[in-house]
Amino acid sequence: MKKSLLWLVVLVLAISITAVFSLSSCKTEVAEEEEVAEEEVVAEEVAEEEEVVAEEAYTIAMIVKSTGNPFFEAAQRGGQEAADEFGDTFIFQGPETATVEGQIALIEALIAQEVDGINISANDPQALVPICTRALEAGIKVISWDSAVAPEGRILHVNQADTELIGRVEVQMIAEMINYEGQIAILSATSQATNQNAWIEWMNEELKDPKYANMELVATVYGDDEREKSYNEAIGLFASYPDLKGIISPTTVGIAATARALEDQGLEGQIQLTGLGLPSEMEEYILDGTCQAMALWNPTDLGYMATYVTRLLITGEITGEIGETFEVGSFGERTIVEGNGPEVLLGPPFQFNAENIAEWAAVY
Ligand code: RAM
Repeated sequence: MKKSLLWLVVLVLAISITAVFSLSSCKTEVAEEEEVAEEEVVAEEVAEEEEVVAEEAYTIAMIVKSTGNPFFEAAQRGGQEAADEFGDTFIFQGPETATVEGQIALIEALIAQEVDGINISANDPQALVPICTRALEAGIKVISWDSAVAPEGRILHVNQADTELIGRVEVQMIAEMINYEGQIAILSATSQATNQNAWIEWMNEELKDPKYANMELVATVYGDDEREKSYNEAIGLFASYPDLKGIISPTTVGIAATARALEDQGLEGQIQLTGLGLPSEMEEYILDGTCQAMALWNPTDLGYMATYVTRLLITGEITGEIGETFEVGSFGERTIVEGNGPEVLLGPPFQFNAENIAEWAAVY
């Protein structure tokens, strides 16, 4: 009796131990299954997130006045940098020569390609309006920078510096160099360029000040931002105006070509030169005194800002309304202001001379 009782106890114990074990293994299985399920959920979430990130990469095209201009190559570097920051695709294009027809053809192709944004330095403010309007209607965010499209053809314009200030400063600089006396001429880019024409208007305004009474603007000529044409226009000015005392060239291509022409003709010192120049192209002429001083802004920063702002419009972070405030990467806060239509400003222009040119020539 005692023995059978013992067996019974052993049996009951064995059953309960098995039960406990199977229960605990069952629990482990459930836990494992739950873990797997959890892992799957996490994996799904990651996949979803990746998808969202993938959707947030856009295609932004930068169109410049013409290719082969180091000013725009510097802007390209900035644009590429902004696009890389967000994993966007960056397209850089321009016609071979600074024509509006070439730019229209490029925009047509970009509309067909369904890019998300276009930022352009315009060869003509009005002639680009119809094609830019078509791009806007197709849902592409279109802005201009450097040289503006008329307000009806773009959402906003990224201006390098205050237009009035650039125009006035160039007259002030040449006046200093020629002691406020004598004939001056302007050697510009193309005759339709929005930016140069706006600066020239302010130069003419500045020249109305009585302190310039002994200075005379005798000619405004156009080198079309082509090296040889600009060079030949400079030579033409020397020939037509033997008493010429100064030249303002508000284009990086024009000022470098004029400096070269002055040196080739042995006229450095006799005719003073100022304007807007790229330090890397002008260093030698500034150091040897052919051009005592000139101004510009950072074209790489300008290209960066234009591309950055294009993206903010694409994502809807800004809409382009006057008064809107936003951050542009490390540049800090910017506000959309009323210029000729909505505008955003890069910053003040910078003046270069023999003291600081070497430092900047290495940068752009
Ligand atoms: C040329 C171009 C550009 C202008 C500079 C100063 O490279 O015309 O548009 O901003 O000069």
